[in-house]
Amino acid sequence: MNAITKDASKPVAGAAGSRLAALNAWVAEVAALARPDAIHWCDGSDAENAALVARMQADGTLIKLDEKAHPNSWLHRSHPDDVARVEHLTFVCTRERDDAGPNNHWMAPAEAHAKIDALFDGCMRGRTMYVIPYCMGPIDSPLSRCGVEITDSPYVVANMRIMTRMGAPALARIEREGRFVKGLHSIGELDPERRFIMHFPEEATIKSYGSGYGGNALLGKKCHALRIASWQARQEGWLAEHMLILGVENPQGETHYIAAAFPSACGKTNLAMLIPPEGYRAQGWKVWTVGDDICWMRPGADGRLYAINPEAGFFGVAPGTSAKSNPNALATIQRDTLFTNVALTEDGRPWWEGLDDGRTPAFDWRGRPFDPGKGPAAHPNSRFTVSAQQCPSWSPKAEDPQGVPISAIVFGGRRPSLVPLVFEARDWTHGVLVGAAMGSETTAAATGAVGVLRRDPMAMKPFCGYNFADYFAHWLSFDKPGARLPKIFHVNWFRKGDDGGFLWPGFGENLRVLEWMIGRVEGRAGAVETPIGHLPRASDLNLDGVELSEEARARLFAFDRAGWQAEFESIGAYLDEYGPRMPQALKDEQRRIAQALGG
Ligand code: GTP
Ligand code: SPV
Ligand code: MN
Repeated sequence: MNAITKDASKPVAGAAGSRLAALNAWVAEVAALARPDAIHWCDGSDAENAALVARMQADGTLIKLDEKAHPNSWLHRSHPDDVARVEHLTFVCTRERDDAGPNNHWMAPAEAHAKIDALFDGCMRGRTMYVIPYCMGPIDSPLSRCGVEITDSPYVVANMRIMTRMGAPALARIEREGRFVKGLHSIGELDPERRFIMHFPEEATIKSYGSGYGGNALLGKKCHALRIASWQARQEGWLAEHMLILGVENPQGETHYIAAAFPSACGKTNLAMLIPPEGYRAQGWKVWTVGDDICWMRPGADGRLYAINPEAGFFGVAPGTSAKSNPNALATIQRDTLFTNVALTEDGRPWWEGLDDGRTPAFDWRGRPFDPGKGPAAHPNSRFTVSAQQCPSWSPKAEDPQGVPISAIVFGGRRPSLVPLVFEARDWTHGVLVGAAMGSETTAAATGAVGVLRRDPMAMKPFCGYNFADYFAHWLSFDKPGARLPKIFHVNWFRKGDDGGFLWPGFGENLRVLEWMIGRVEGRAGAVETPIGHLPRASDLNLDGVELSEEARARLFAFDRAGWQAEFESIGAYLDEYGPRMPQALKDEQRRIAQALGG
């Protein structure tokens, strides 16, 4: 191990870890503030990981799962008040308040630094400080970007090792480029009253205190790859999005790549790992996984958008994952997996609601003997962390430094009523409006009420590092001479019937909808023109072998004019909340459609 022990009363001399003076200086500065007992520069090696895991097993941070059933896999139980992202404690700290926008909580940078530095003061006493150099994206891709996370949590180190390209190769790239995002993290006391996730996009800096949970603590993920990256992307002419990326290969061997933005816990991982229905498989259809959560896209020389997945692993929702719903995910997590806040069976296996493996949980996610009267056995936001390489559908193009060309962009959310199964935007501007107007019911991925409908534009409400009005303007700016932009669609897997059940079977059957989209991209598939866009008739999709009730057929493909009139009024009011900064083109588009609806 690369550990440097030091006298905790003195600041650390900077030269220890890197050839980059700026990095050493920052590490020394942080150490002088947080006063760790030791500093460890992570090299990402197997030996380093084994030592960390052994230490966490010894102190109870990790519980070993049954080695036969789940080789090299572990359960972590978080503090019970630290199980999800905390949007009310997440801040974007720009000099000008309006640059963060009404979509973010804002604090002035000086005030934010003072507030959170006071919490960091001496907080690593008695602990080791880990310095994690990481690369978001293939290590040799021009689209990738690097960062360094400093943390006092070995659990964070173990997760970052799976989720990013972490260690020596990343450090070498950072030293070459001289440029990196700074992320400072401490689990602090895990007190919800002393918890902040602060972003300083103008300084390419993140400071996160008081939570060990994924999106709050694995700073490469939402903090860097979305909030900071979205800011950088706007300045540099690219897009950082909360999107999965998948490839659909048809029986002729041609592959179309699709990027899809759904809010947290609304089906990205599931769609990214889709297994085609039996009939499609027999014909030779395949789906390839490129990414399940984040997508960085940039126009290529041919005018198309090229996308990379900046992540190296999956931090996926466990509940609902089964051999039936997502066999690829289940196969992926059989070994070398970290589980967080799932339940445990008597024989040491992970368990969650919807796993349907015929077993029963013995201990709930808090480690108490399972009592159905006390709620679910696994936390609804329990997760697995696993290397993407283990996924049977992992795309050979996922490591391509040039990225994959995107044929279609899909927006979607949980909409129990009104919104049909799928429709297509008329053009790019209309598509940007469709994304800007997205709504979805809230989920357990963030603390707060679940099942409340809110606007979540492009699934970026919690993640856009700047004013949504500027973000939509940035999206609109991609429509320029020479651009060959993807078609834009909207889907809704979550339409409900009168009995409260889902009307669409979802999961593997969603390929039928993707097939229709590809048909539209290639100019083959049919649709009906309506004010909200091009809607397929049931007969425009291949529904052979899908059992759909009368009610489902009637609602999934229907256009409810009166309902959409009300929806467009609400969309207009939402755009107005952003005042004059909202692009006129988007407001005009909203007005045109509202008029066509007769509202
Ligand atoms: P984050 O990691 O939070 O960004 O979530 P995600 O968008 O990757 O969501 P995920 O695929 O993990 O799905 C979350 C929940 O939605 C799970 O309980 C799934 O079972 C459920 N789900 C996913 N796809 C479908 C679908 O097509 N139909 C229905 N009814 N449920 C789905
Ligand atoms: C999400 O909430 O969208 C996630 C999990 O993907 S987290 O990393 O916590 O953001
Ligand atoms: Mn997500």
